[in-house]
Amino acid sequence: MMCVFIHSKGKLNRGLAVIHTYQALKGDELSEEEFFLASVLGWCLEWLQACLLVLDDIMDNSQTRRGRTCWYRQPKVGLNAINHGILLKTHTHRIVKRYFREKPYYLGLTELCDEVGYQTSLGQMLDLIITHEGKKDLAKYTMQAYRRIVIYKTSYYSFYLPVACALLLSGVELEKYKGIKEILVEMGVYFQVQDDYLDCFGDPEVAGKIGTDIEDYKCSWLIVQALELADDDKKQILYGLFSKYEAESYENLLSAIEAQSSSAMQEILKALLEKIYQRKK
Ligand code: GPP
Ligand code: MG
Ligand code: MG
Ligand code: MG
Repeated sequence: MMCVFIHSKGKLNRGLAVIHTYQALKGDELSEEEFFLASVLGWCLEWLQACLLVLDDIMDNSQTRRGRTCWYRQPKVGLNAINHGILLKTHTHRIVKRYFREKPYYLGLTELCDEVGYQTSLGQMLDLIITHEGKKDLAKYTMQAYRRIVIYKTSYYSFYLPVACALLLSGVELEKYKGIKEILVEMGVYFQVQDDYLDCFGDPEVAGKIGTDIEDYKCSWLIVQALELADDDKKQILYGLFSKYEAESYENLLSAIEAQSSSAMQEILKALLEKIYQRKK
């Protein structure tokens, strides 16, 4: 484990959380076998994280990750990265099967991972859908909408999953600890709010990634706060930013169309552009 620490550019928060929580629940030293199994599960969570980041960077059109060019932007990788993401995820199923299929908690473990994987994809879907809608109407970016997205896309897999895995390993029912799921979910929201803040104000050298939330029109905590705090005049400024974006996009498209040599094609493209410019639906 130690030598991989040195090479890993990630923080390994999720993987380590499985081991640390399991250790804390047991109360005494883990046996070699127990430590090994917790590490296997910890690595599976890290591979799940790798899968999510490889795919998320494609969807967010990101530039860098963990201090390097994003995987899908590497020469010779491109959209093959989609398959690499799928491989990262599916091979965790094989590893879980190899090491845990005889354990009494095997079914619980696989069902937990499937459910959390599903919730994360739903969260990503919400993130992408609202981005599309927010481009037309910033008023969609409410705190309620924000919380729904981040609980699904971040909290469940980043905070609830590692602790639930450790509980399964120790044979303890989650229900024994009343209210912990809610705390973990809130911790995930806090973590994503920090992520959103760092996307804009963090140092890319330290964070290892260049922010994309503004360019991507994301429903980020910052824009949600800005809209909540802004009076009507300030809101007009924020909405004005959108009008500026819309006007600039329109101008850029128009000049690209006018550079076309065929005047017939220019007419077709202009007609298409006019249909979508300042559309309300
Ligand atoms: C964080 O969003 C959420 C994820 C990485 C989950 C992705 C889920 C998938 C099903 C692919 P983010 O885009 O703010 O993260 P980052 O800032 O690290 O790009
Ligand atoms: Mg994203
Ligand atoms: Mg992203
Ligand atoms: Mg982010």
